[in-house]
Order: sequence, then C-alpha cells, then structure tokens
Amino acid sequence: MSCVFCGIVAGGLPADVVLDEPELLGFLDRRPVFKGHVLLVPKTHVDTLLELPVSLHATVLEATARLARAAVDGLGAQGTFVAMNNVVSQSVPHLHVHVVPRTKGDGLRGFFWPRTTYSDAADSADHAARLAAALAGPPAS
Ligand code: DGP
Repeated sequence: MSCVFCGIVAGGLPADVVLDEPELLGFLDRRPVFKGHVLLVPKTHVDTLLELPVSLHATVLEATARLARAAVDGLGAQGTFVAMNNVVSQSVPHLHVHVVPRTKGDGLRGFFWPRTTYSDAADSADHAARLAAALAGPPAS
C-alpha cells in the first residue's frame, strides 16, 4: 500500500489510535511537536483539503474540536495548535489535521510563521479582491 496513512487506516501499519469513527481516524504523530500530538485523517483517501467532500467538512471540524478538548481535559494542556499543510510542507499526501497540545512557556514560538507586510493599501486591497473573486466563483462539489 503506497499511502502510509491508508495503511494505518486499514490496520496494516501500527499506530496509537485515539479516535476511531466511521469516517475518521485519529492517531498519535510518530514525531510529535509535543507529546499527545494527534493526526486526524479521513478514512477515505483524499490528498488535501481541496479534495475533501463538502459533506465531510463539518465532520472533520467537529472531531478536531473534540480532540482539542481532549488535549485540555486528558493531558492538562492549556490549549492547542491546530494546523494542516496542503501540498507545500505536506510530507504525507493524505489529508491530516495536526492537533498539538500547547502550554504557555512550552517553547514553541512562531516556528513556521515568518510574517511579511503589504507594501501599501493598494497591495492589500488587490490581494483581498483576488481572493474575493475566487470565492465568488463556482462552489466546490
Ligand atoms: P505534514 O508534514 O504536515 O505532512 O505531517 C506529516 C506528519 O506525519 C509528520 O508530523 C510525521 C507523521 N508521520 C509520518 N509517517 C507516519 C507514520 O507512519 N506514523 C505516524 N504515526 N505518523 C507519521
């Protein structure tokens, strides 16, 4: 099986499973940012968020919120960092939500969030207009 997360979903590869539901599997990341770092995946393979059926959007977000709650209630985290790489910086091309337990002073500081600035108001307005135009296009299936 070429997709490692499909292998975990199928049970052919080992993982520490924390959530197993009809459409989703949550398991520990083998290289956690912090202990308790969970990856949530749809059992049916899609590469990225752009291919996730709209019918699963709420299901994924709802389970993500429950995992974030579990990090607080079960591990004593103060909060979480929730993230998803799509194509760029995505090392496993099977959609996965990272749910990382966070606590103030844990040492994680803007680890991949270099910030930039808009050159002027026209520059920011141009970016906003291009995004708004794309959003006004035909809806996803
Ligand atoms: P990303 O870089 O956003 O695609 O994150 C992929 C994550 O998947 C990365 O943090 C390491 C984790 N990972 C890769 N292979 C395996 C595996 O076989 N088992 C588990 N549990 N995690 C894996």
